[in-house]
Amino acid sequence: MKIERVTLREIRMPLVTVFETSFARMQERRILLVEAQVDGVTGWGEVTCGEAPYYSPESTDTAAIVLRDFLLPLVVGREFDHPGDVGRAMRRVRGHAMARAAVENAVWVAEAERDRMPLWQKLGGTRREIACGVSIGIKDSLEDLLDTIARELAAGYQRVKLKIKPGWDTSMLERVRAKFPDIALTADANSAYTLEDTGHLRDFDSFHLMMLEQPLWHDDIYFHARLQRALRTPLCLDESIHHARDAEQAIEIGACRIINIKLGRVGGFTSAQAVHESAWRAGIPVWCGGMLESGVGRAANIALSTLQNFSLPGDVSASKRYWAEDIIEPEVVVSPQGTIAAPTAPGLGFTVKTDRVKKLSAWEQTFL
Ligand code: OSB
Ligand code: MG
Repeated sequence: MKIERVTLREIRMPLVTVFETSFARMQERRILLVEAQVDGVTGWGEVTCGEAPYYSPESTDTAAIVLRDFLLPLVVGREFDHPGDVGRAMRRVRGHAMARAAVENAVWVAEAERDRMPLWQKLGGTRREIACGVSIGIKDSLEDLLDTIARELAAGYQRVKLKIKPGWDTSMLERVRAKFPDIALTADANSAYTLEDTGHLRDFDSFHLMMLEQPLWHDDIYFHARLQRALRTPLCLDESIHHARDAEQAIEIGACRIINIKLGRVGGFTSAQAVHESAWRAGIPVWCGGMLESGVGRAANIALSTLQNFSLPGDVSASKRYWAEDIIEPEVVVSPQGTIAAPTAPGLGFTVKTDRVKKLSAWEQTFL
């Protein structure tokens, strides 16, 4: 396969509701999209980093520079045997996994499209529908939070993840559990605690959470193992896992019992498959994380979530929770049972609305 041409664009899209985590409040997204032409066929990829380097060191602007100056020159105009080889050709660039992922993923999509096969089948997926949960940000009031949870449960979502931080944790979780005693509930700290909080985090055991996600430092694996030994609640790692070796280390030392796989964070589909495989062999379940993606990244997450070991509900939810109008057709919809059907159409399985993408674009640049 030959990568004949790539167009890089930045689109701007306001979220329908503000999303607040322990590290930031997000309102307007600035998203980079990669449109790759491969063997005469088009594939799309999304760079999933945030506007600011708070979740990971990447940001929309650093990704644009790294794609333009380093990544795209390594692959545009070249021939490859497999989409994974595109990712490997870019490994010369250290870090910048989300920028690399968008390019590799666009090539996966183009190859699936060329072969008239749904991307999820090309990846080796077996699930015809995926289980969906929601990630609910920090709210200004408990009433607002409780109303939001009730609304998402009524829509069918199978589990609720709540963002937490010191001051928005135990008393909030107590109120949520009092109102919703039996729901599948998880909490995501995005690294807001330290080992000195071990006693405080042990209090969470009484809330019967399915898991506690990334309580400690974004770059730590080792001390999560120490924390896990002190807690009954299963730990799940997000920020700390960048490739299969990280997953293997974390599992070997007991740093987590569950892994969140994000396509961007691990550098694309090939690495995501490897993380999934390592976890599967060790008997550790995985689920697909979200990064407030547009339809392009959302469709990629759906495809990934069809792999067999994605046995827990992910953070992949309906387009309308994020956008007044998504950039794909049809939009992503969730059934009353809290599932998304794997698409039957070839490639991404959804059509990118190119006119809308162009209308939302702040700039574009083509590489030949
Ligand atoms: O930690 O999972 C996270 C959003 C931005 C950055 C990090 C995270 C998140 C989410 C949102 O939890 C998931 C989504 O709804 O896309
Ligand atoms: Mg997380």
